[in-house]
Amino acid sequence: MPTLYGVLGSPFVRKAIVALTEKGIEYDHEQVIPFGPNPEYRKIHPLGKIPAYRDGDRVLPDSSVILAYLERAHPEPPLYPSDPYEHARALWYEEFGDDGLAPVTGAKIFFPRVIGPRFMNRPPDEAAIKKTLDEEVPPLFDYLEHEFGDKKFLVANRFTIADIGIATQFVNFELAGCSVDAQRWPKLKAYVERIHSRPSFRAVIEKEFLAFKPA
Ligand SMILES: N[C@@H](CCC(=O)N[C@@H](CS)C(=O)NCC(=O)O)C(=O)O
Repeated sequence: MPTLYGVLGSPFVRKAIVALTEKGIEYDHEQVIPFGPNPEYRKIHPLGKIPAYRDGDRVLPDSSVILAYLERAHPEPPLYPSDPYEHARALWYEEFGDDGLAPVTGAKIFFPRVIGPRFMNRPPDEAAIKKTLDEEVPPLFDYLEHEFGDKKFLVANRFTIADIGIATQFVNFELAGCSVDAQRWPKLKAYVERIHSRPSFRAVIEKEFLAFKPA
């Protein structure tokens, strides 16, 4: 059986979990906590980040790489559009999640509010979090709100890697006690609720809310 390395709470590990679940792939989950010295794990992921994936003697670091592999190794149901332009747009939304949302909603909100106090004995700097919410979050959410138009999914009229890559970041936003303002971003709010209610997302979200609920 393949192995997924990483821990719950990571938006990138969650991408892999959702894709594995959507494709009905059984796997073992090996707990790997990042940000620590772990020479054995670095043989699998030289950057020491999570997730990584092992399939027999094949090892793969990085969520985007893992998802691309899963798509080729287990084509059904497809999670990438077949049309070249839609395929590229889906990759762009994944990138927007990984490198646009995550450094803000993950690193500047979820991390200091949830991980720091709980695991590093580091109280959150609420003033810095508020500044991020006031200044850095709105342009990102405005962009997404504008992208939706009347669409139910971001690309190709169906659930794809684009939706996985965007919606995963909003789980961390919510784990940090935040929610999308429905007055200001109504389409984004409805979209996040819709994607999070899929069984693949719901199952992992339920576990994460239990794991990270306030003590
Ligand atoms: N591009 C990577 C990002 C992975 C990533 O940054 N994971 C975080 C946890 S959410 C991590 O392992 N950070 C540890 C570190 O940066 O050393 C992916 O998509 O897998």
